[in-house]
Amino acid sequence: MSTRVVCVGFALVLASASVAAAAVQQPGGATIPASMGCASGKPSGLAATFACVCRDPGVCNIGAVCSAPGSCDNGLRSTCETTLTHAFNDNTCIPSQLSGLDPYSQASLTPDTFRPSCPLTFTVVTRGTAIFRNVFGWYNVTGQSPAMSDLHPMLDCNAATGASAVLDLVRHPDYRGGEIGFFIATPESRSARGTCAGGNCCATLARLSAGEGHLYFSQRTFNADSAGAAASIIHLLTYQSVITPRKFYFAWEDIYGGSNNDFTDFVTGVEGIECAGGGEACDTGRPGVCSYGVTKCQGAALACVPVEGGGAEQCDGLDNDCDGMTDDGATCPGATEVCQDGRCVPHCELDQEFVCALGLSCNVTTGLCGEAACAGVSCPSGQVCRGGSCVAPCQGVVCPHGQVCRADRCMDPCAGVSCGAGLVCAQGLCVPGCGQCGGVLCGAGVTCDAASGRCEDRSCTGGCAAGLFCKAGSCVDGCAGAVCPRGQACSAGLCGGPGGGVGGDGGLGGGDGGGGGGDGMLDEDPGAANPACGACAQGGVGGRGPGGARSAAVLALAMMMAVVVLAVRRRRR
Ligand SMILES: [Ca+2]
Ligand SMILES: [Ca+2]
Ligand SMILES: [Ca+2]
Repeated sequence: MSTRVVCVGFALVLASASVAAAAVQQPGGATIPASMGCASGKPSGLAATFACVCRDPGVCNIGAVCSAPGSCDNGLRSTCETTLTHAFNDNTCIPSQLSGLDPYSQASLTPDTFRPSCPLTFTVVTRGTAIFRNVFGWYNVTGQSPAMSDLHPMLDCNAATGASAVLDLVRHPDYRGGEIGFFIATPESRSARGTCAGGNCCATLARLSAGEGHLYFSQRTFNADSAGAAASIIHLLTYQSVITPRKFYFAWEDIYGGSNNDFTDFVTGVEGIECAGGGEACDTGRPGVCSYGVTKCQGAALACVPVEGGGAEQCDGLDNDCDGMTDDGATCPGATEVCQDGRCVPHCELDQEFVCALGLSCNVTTGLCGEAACAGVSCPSGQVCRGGSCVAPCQGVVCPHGQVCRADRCMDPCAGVSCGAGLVCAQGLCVPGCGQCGGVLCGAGVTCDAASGRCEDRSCTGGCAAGLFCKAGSCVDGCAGAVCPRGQACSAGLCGGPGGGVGGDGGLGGGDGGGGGGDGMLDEDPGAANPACGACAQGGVGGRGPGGARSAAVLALAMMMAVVVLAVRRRRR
């Protein structure tokens, strides 16, 4: 899963292009959608349609004509997808200036498949001046032309402008998981093009089955009049909302073989979907926690948007301030505590009751227990002492499944992280769990356990033993392929033995995590759960200070953006 993405910051990209730019053409060369027209003294066409899709009902962001230079109405009546304004001396009906969603430059044939991430809301934006009363609905993406039995109408022929329908698709029995597409059914006569079959303009699936009307899909290759990718008439332009997250618009041209290209014959909105490829874990290219990102749909492109923007360094095994160094300068609450491997531990010199483990000696300067050969050795920032030499930590280390290497130690980054309600821990960060709006999307091979908010691989009948994890029907040894730090041996999914065991707090849940590929990214590995551990409570490892603060920050950010596809893991107590 290596989606190539462009990395951008958080700023919402609002188009401010002029009406002139045109990106999509019909096979015959016609630019689509057609330019705005004038009807009853008002602008018509797709741009005018989007200018009336606003947070407040019954208004449009269409400015009045200018009476003098420099006095033009800014058109702002509400927050609308598009804002149209006049320039002095332009056409008195059709505004020449456009900002916001630009139906010309942002017209797109992709994405053509989607993933549901929230309860879906289907809305009729407009039926334009179409005589056809089309049906709009969804289908499961299978790679084949959708079967009639898999067409699920949501807006029937009687649904008027503004009508909407809500569907909790993720829990719907007809949903097979994975991606979905959208379709319209028309009532067009198959013998007299452009007319309603039998004079009846209400499309239904029953009439289609009886040989009346046509079907058009978001996947154009399955259209009734498909003639190969290059030659097929385009019936659908897709737009991503610029004012509502996870919302797309579907602007249809409904006559077989094509017609006037205004793409207002039937315009529908669907809220609660991600574009295919969106919501997946990605690397922003920045250091530390700032590297964790999720792909977000931006029109037809994908951007890698950071989950965290960085903050004060805390003793948590993460590089919170994104300067490339983990826990540098992190302080601990106790006067005789120091930060080691993401945890506050007793200062081995100052804490009178603390004794270093066998084979380790106390570094009086750092207060950390370490190899005797390293006593008195002070390493530059970012390095650790091994055998008396300063080396880069984690070099060559491949941690067991579900763990990451930090400061030369394989650890479960979620051990000790307690996330708030609705949140689950992924790579040490609290993110919204699956099965809720804005929550993580489960990747291929895993399904969402709505109760825990975790993605699980449930394909191993009877579950897997400790130290093993389930992946695609097989219990896999968590130690497979692992190269433990400092000559440690991997056993039962954990690195241990000489050089100091695993996470001295005993908090590691062995071998049941995801990934551990050492890529520093949110876990993409679908091998997530230990089904034998069906009753494990979330956050069972106990609280650690920073978890709560982290949760709030991440929740706020993550809710704003796309969802995350990742496999989140379940820990054993
Ligand atoms: Ca039309
Ligand atoms: Ca840092
Ligand atoms: Ca830290």
